[in-house]
Amino acid sequence: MQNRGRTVIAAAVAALGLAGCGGSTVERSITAATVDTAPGFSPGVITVDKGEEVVLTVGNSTARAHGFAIEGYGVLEEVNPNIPLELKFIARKGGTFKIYCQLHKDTHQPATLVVQ
Ligand SMILES: [Cu+2]
Repeated sequence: MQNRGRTVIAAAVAALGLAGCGGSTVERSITAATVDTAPGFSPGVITVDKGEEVVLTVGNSTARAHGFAIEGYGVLEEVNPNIPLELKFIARKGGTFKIYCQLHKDTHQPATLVVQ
């Protein structure tokens, strides 16, 4: 099985700049998966601390491509089956942000990013 991940530095990070970042780095992962017989994300909630650099691995355990977007963080990607995507961003904004699939907005259950 191929496992060619690609790394994306979220646009929001570039816009805000990386200079002056003294925070720690945390790794999280989330996977587009079938949740209760419908497309969703697992886990449904990702929690990080404000100011942390987040290395987020986005997987896809389903048979088709899914979108991966984080509202408020400028993330808008696609993730193909079994080709994980690595996203890096700094959690500069606190709050609760919707994670959703822009390809199947009506049927794909959203998840949540909590920056505390
Ligand atoms: Cu989807």
